[in-house]
Amino acid sequence: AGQDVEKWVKGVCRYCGVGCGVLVGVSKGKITTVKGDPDNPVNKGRLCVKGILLPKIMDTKDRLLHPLVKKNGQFVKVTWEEALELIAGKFREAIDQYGPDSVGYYGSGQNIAEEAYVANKLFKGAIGTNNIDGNPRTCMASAVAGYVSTFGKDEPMGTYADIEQADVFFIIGANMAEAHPVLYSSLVDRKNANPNVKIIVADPRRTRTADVADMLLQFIPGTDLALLNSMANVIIEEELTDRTFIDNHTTFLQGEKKLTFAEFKTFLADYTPDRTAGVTGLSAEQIREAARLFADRNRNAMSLWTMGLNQRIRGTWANNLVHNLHLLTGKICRPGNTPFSLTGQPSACGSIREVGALSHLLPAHRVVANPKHREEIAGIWGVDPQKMSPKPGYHTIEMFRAAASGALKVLWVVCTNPGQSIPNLTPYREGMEKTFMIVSEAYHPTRTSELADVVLPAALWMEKEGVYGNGERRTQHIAKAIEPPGEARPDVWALIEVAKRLGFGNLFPYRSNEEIWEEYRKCTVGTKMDLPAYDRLRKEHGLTWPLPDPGGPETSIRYAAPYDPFVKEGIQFYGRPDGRAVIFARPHSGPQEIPDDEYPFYLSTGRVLEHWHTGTMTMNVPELKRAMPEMYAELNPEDAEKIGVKDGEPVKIISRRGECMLKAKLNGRGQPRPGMVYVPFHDTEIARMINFVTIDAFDDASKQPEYKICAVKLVKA
Ligand code: MGD
Ligand code: SF4
Repeated sequence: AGQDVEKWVKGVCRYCGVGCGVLVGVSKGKITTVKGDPDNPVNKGRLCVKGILLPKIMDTKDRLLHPLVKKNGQFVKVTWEEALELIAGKFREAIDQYGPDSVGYYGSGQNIAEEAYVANKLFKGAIGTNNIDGNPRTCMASAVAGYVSTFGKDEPMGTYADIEQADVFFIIGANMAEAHPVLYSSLVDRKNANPNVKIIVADPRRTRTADVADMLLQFIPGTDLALLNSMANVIIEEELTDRTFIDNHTTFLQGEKKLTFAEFKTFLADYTPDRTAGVTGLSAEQIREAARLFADRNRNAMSLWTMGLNQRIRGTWANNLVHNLHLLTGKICRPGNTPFSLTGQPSACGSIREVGALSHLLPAHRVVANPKHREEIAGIWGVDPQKMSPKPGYHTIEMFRAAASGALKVLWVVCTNPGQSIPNLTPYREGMEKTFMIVSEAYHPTRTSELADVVLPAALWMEKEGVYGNGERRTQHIAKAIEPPGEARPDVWALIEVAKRLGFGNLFPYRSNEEIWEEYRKCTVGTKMDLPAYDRLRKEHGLTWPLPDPGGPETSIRYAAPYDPFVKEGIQFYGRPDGRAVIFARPHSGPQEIPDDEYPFYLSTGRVLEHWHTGTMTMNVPELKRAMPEMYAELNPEDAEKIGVKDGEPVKIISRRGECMLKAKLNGRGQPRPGMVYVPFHDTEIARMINFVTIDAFDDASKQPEYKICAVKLVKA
């Protein structure tokens, strides 16, 4: 490939939070090939199979080329003008009649930052509602709440470069081999070059990631808080702590109450390995070994986790408990020592956490509830601070509940497919049909666009310029390579056109994405989340913030000198008023549903290597579809025998909410422990959509739903 390429354009992969740099080959106005960018520090030229096959998502049969409006139950082609007038009219009507909180926006960690920034400004600043949330709520809200409660500021302190210096990896609730493949390759490289490197994988399902594990902790689903507390218990009992670090840099808290080290030790007394073994299904010796390996003073330790901890009703606490292990041992803020939450989407950090596009946030890690924060942002936005609501808007589940109850009259969905991806779909799909829903999509039909009243054709990746921020605080620019097909337009254009029709044109005078970015960048100055300028981003291969000096170096490790420009000496957790991170006493607490006589199995769900989320893009790629055609139910052979199901035979999965019919897979890529079934969620067939079965219970701190655990029965079909 690449012989007849007319030009190579620098971009970032469309899919996961790793954020691999790509070079896109263009010929005759089409993307003909993609290769890994050898100069990008994230992937150094590597790509996974999804990235390599990106050109095949561009010109598909289901690309949406014109705006559509549903008339008498049928979609008909309309002009942009007609669609935009209709949308603005519906917004105006709802706002006049029911107030600004009767409208909402549901966005995505796959939006470019400029789109999310404009949407945030339109809804929170101009319309005056905080009803703006998005799929990152389902993805990493617990990681946000975990970092903020422990360190006072969101996002990891380390970067991917820590992988090259760590000697022990503690991977819990992450299947990097399939969900973060290129980072997984870095991990394997590290281990291959240094046989002394040890990898602990803690997961109720033996995954492909476990292939390189020295130690596999296959605990009972939902018991990881007990495991993490028990590891802390061993670290303290065996005096593997770093007392100087603890004394200088941490505070112990139980709720709001301060504890002494001795009181914290007493709190952990319930979590001896012997007691915890029964709860977790592990042996006491396994727990001791894992704790000793993690705390070994001769090793640097890096923890990596993602949805297994985040998608839980105690996700925030689980995050706190991983941070505890690093704080107790002082294995933090030094190269190779870091608690690192992996991000799912390409710009969940850049476009949502940093832009502040969730219902409680404002740009640069500010919050709507803080009057000073509202005032600062109102000043930059040029709006009246009184117009900005102090009340957090609907989070994801509330938003779709409000659609179902009729409280939400108009909902604009951009770059996400909630008709397939939110949990407990039945009532929420009804809600999507009921409310006036606008869907901005690259393809049609999807499981969301089919329920819409208006569908707007979106320019896809590389058909527009923009910025993504990956999981290691790296902000990267994507250049426009080709023109969008038909009448497809960038989402940011549609947002601004609607803003103009609502009478807010003066707030959105931008002539380019760069102008949007430069306004957004003002929100970051002096926040210790200072972002780089657009012209610098265009030239470089991404930069990790904070960058207080526009021409200065990027920041590899936050909170520590000499890496962080805001710290003169030693370590300072400056997100917290006392500069100390919190070691939380958090008791073990299980999932919302545990198996019983009627629903005797645990269900867990997640990704496979070949597919991206709801499959709208990757199921369009013949090679990926062939490799992984339909969803399946991965069973433990012991369970399969009990219910009399053989490999490939159909099995019905039934929960209190719904059911799904899938083929049993007994010797798949992974193997759940007995009593558990695992199902991916990329399949677009209604009968196979697992989110009719999953539970919509959510973490009360982060509001992130518990996709990873619910109770089901399995019936041979
Ligand atoms: P995607 O398939 O990523 O799924 O769920 P979604 O965000 O709903 O949807 C992105 C959509 O954007 C696609 O339909 C794509 O065609 C469209 N698109 C692509 N590019 C553009 C563009 O430039 N503009 C516009 N307007 N549209 C575009 C993901 C969500 O799923 C997430 S993030 C998580 S972490 C959850 N995980 C999860 C799970 O683990 N288990 C189960 N059972 N469900 C889950 N659902 C959640
Ligand atoms: Fe794209 Fe993620 Fe694969 Fe890299 S690892 S090529 S970012 S999907």
